[in-house]
Amino acid sequence: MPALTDYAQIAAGKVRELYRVDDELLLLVASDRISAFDWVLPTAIPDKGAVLTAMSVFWFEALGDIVPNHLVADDDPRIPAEVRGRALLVRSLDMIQFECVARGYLTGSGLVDYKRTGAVCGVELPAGLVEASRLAEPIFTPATKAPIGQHDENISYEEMVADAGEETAAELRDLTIKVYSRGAEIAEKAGVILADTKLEFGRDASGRIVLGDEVLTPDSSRYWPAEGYVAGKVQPSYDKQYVRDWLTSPESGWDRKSDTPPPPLPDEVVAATRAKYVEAYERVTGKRF
Ligand code: Q0Q
Repeated sequence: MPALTDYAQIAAGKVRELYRVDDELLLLVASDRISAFDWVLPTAIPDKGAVLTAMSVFWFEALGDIVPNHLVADDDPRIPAEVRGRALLVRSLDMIQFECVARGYLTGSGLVDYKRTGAVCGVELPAGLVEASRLAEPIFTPATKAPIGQHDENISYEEMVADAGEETAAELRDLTIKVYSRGAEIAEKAGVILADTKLEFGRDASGRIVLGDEVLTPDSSRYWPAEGYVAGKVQPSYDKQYVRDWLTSPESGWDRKSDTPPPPLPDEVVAATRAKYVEAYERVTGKRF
């Protein structure tokens, strides 16, 4: 049984690492770390990595008729025991360097762009939309990948065509909208709103476009509780609202506008947040964690 140190780390994000297993295989590891307000918090959420890994496995299977994916195994002797359950053995792809984002609701950077230009990534939207407005149809709003710690830059579909070519851009847009729509449909049946999601694609050795990375997790998507949804105000995050509320409450003693790191989370916030990840998984997948 290999140890994680037997594999070379080839990429690291705020809450994930990627290792090379061999010429064809990588190991995508999800940690229990949680980020909020662009900080990685000093307190881990037990089982967060395992829950989000299980969500990706569920979605890869639920999306199998729409798009092939890079998943090889979620339980395999090549997965070291220390990360078993929160790591995926995946096919090494030639990643396409765009963040493929689909939005069914207007929020975040999409809302900022809309307020400034009346459009998002060059997609004109009707006047009068507000925070969390549901869009008539989901829109494709690609971005270029920014270095760690910086925000991705929204680009227009035309810019993506200029860089990736019309055929690839059209296929990525089509697949991204289909994946989001399927995810939103399944989530809605579970009483959960999938507001938007960010996907990453690559090409396999035969040149086929394949869905990579994590898929439709609360880290790559915005999930909101359906009960209480109303356009016009910032929606509570399904999974991170307890963390955000505590960090911005006087109890934390933290000033979000300062450049100081957030303090450790109280046990009850950790437990409540773990429960929200498990609840999201069980409601969306219909499976027990
Ligand atoms: C690949 N990433 C993401 C990342 C930091 C993950 C490269 N199947 C693949 C994948 C995947 N997934 C990647 N490269 C080749 N083949 C994924 C953005 C970044 C930590 C974990 N980077």
